[in-house]
Amino acid sequence: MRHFPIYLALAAFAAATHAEVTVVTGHNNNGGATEAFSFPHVPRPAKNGTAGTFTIIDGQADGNGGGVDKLNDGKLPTEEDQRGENFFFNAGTEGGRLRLDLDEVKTIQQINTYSWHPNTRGPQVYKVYAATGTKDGFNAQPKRGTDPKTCGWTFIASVDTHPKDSDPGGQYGVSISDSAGPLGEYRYLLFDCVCTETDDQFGNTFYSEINVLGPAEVASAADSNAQTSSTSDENRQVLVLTGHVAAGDATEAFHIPRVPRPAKTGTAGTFTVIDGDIDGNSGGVEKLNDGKLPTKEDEPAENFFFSAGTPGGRLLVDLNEVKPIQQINTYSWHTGTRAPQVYRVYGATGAEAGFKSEPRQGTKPTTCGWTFIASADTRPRNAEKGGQYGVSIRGAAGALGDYRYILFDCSSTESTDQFGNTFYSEINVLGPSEVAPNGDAEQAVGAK
Ligand SMILES: [Ca+2]
Ligand SMILES: [Ca+2]
Repeated sequence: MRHFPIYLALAAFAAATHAEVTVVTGHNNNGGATEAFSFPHVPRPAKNGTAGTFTIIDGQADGNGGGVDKLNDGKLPTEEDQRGENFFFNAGTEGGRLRLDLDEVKTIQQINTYSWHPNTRGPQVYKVYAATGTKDGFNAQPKRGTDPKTCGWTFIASVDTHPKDSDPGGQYGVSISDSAGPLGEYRYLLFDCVCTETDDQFGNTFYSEINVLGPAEVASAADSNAQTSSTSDENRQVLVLTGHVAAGDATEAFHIPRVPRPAKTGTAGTFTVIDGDIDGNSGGVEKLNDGKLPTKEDEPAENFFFSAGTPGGRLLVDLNEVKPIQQINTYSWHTGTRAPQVYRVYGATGAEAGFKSEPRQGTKPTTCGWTFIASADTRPRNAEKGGQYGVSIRGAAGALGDYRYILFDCSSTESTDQFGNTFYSEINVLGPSEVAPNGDAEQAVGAK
């Protein structure tokens, strides 16, 4: 498979509101990448670049690369290993910090970053911060070792585009935005860039372009994206949208940003635990597809969860027949560490050569007939873990595939105490006619 992008929408969280910073990433494998930098859910790079000045405030540029001015010149490399058209930190170093000065405080709607390399210098790993420059104690050049948050900077998002199941080479696009409007008003952006690996000297990302866009600039980028997204090969592209509602704000309506409401009719089919133990305080697996939801935040009997003190387990869904699967949506609710969801999901028709319907821990499902669909990890980096989570997995352009069996390999969210297994309230596996009209992927990406 030469083209195997995975889209992950990870959310960072703003306390007490539904506004969330969303990070959408795209990957075109070697061979699938072109100078068009075309990603279905990441806008194309802005032709005009970004007005402002990039400066290295910690670390060293690699003398083989272009200068920092390559980051906002609006020009892109035309091939996969074009040193002079990318900026990268020096070989053998662990990255560095870049600052963008926009010259004045502006409304920031999106931050989009692009990279291209045939190997380990393709993926992007960074944290981004922003500042007006007017706060007391503002440090315009915080070196590594200084947390920018302690000197006038606001944390925006953390990015890591390492693919879990494919070669790291290729082209990556990242688009950071806020579900409820602009990211904020800022003059300075700080990118704390980390090398993607330290196995050899060559782990610093080939950054081709960094766009920091205002509302008017985003609109034109969205137009160009819409035009290109239908022309590329998207059959294998999977989008994972996640949403979080903080513990005090969650209600029995399960109204979660970007994620469709749970289906009232549940999911036709049978859930079975094929590895792991059910917690005796939980409801049974039939709670996962009964179409009913807990009415309060810590209602064990209305959730399914694996036993306390165990690392999780595996759930099998048998839909009774092969069906086109349009969306897989999962919902959870708890006051603490049992709220976030961490799982991998697979699908199978049952007719695959060597198919095993009940692969236990230690057996990779992909070795016995299963197709990997997606992984989800909704643990927030910068907020309380409690609350309600929704995950919606769908094809970027159509159905996920035709399957009879769906396998969830669920992991505990933490192991510092006994209580890391997720309170799953409902799992929907939906065909095309069951998906809500407003559950369309494109709408959901931009929806509040
Ligand atoms: Ca450039
Ligand atoms: Ca239920």
